[in-house]
Amino acid sequence: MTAFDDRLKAIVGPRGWKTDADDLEPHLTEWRGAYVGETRMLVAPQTTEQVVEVVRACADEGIAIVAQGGNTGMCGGAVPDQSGHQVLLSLSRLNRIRHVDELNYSIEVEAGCVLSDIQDAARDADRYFPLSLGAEGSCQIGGNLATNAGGVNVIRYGTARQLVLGLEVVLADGAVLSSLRSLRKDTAGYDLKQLFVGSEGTLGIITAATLRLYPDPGETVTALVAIRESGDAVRLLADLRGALDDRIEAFELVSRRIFEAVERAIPGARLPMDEEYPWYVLMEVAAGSHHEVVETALMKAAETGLVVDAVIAKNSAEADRLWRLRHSISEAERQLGKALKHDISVPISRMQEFLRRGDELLASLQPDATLLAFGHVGDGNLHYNVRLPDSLSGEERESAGERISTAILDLVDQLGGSFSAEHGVGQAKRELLKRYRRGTEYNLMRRLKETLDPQNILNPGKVI
Ligand code: FAD
Ligand code: 2HG
Ligand code: ZN
Repeated sequence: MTAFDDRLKAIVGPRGWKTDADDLEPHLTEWRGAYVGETRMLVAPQTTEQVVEVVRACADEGIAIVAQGGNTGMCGGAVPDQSGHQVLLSLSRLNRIRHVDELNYSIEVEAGCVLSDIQDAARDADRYFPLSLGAEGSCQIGGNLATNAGGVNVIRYGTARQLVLGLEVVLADGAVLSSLRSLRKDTAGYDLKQLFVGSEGTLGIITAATLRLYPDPGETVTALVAIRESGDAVRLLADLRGALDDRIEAFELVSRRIFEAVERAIPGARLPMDEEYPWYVLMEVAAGSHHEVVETALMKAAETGLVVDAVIAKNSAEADRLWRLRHSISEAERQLGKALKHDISVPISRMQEFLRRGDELLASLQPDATLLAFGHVGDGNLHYNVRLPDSLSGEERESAGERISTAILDLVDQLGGSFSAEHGVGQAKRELLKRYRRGTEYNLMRRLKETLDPQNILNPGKVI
């Protein structure tokens, strides 16, 4: 045991550290098993002051720190490298809901709060916190902010970035950026807090946040709508937006193939339509007591042929069952085995073109590949995942994967899109960041990293 290890233990106290292999195991493996790391010690501070002390100790010795929230991220950002030298800093014990300000429609929370606990705290105060995603029962708000998470309600409320009013961040030298303001308007200089949103633990450790709350959207209508072609979802959304103003809370595209995988993988999961259709949209609309507005809009869409079938949830239990189908997709996909993941976004007006040209690319490059596409089409963000046939050898898989991913992501780039819409970069997409964020944009990111973390101790080997 070194003096450094003793120093860390003294900072966080006897219940604040782990070195036992069994205790560490869940923290060292990415949830799909795609990345496995080692650590010299996991520390779990309970206060911002303890985070400061841990960061100072690491800075004194030039030892790297990997921040970890719920470890549900998709790009291996929260897993340390395999050297066994890095310190894993878990935020899980820094998890108090500090304050709900009902008049200001805001909430102050510590970084380790589980997302669903924040949703509950807002609900208890008759308010609404709209960030919602499949991992909400285990991911933490610090991780959501550090990855600028999206989820299913972005279409109405924006990503994590739009939901943050203030942040508290511990910088690489232990200084604290204390900007927990709860203002809607503030033009006093640069908006520093936004630098840390989406920085994936490479620029600072987020310890607390002030978040926007909203009025409860009230009664919502949840509908599963069948469409003929994936591209029809875009036209349907444009038409429904006209009829329903900004009341569309979620608009998710899912293929038949994906729902079949969910039905196979998740006990009790079943699509509530007997007829089979190739594509579906799961949508939710804040309709108040005017459910008929939604029904009328869907009937109109049926008359024009955009909607070929629809099921409207009769009560919240039916709505929950529909959302369970949607939120089980990642787990079902994991059970199917490794897929090529493409978390892409394009301007919605280019989405139909992307879907058409993406299909053409797949058909020409690997006609026997299986497209597993789903996602937040209302935000121009699709998980355009591809499964290669089991018959390919390891080497064939690698070269086919490389060709397909490059072709798809080049297409996205040509259409003015992004290779990473909501999952971040982590260790999985560093090369892509170099490829698609060239020149001044990439250089400025580098300079920011060098300025804020000159010793390169904050999550090195991730993002940049
Ligand atoms: P972690 O995985 O622990 O960390 C993610 C990154 O943030 C790492 O780089 C880590 O170092 C850094 N980090 C964590 N905490 C802090 C902190 N306090 N300060 C600084 N850096 C920190 N994402 C979406 O955007 N939309 C979805 O719809 C969605 N659905 C999902 C569904 C499932 C079933 C799963 C498993 C994941 C899903 N995700 C989705 C992935 C998503 O990025 C994460 O769930 C979430 O935002 C990460 O939070 P976390 O606490 O688990 O972070
Ligand atoms: C979702 O939308 C998540 O469910 C996960 O972002 C996407 O597993 C995926 O590819
Ligand atoms: Zn998603």
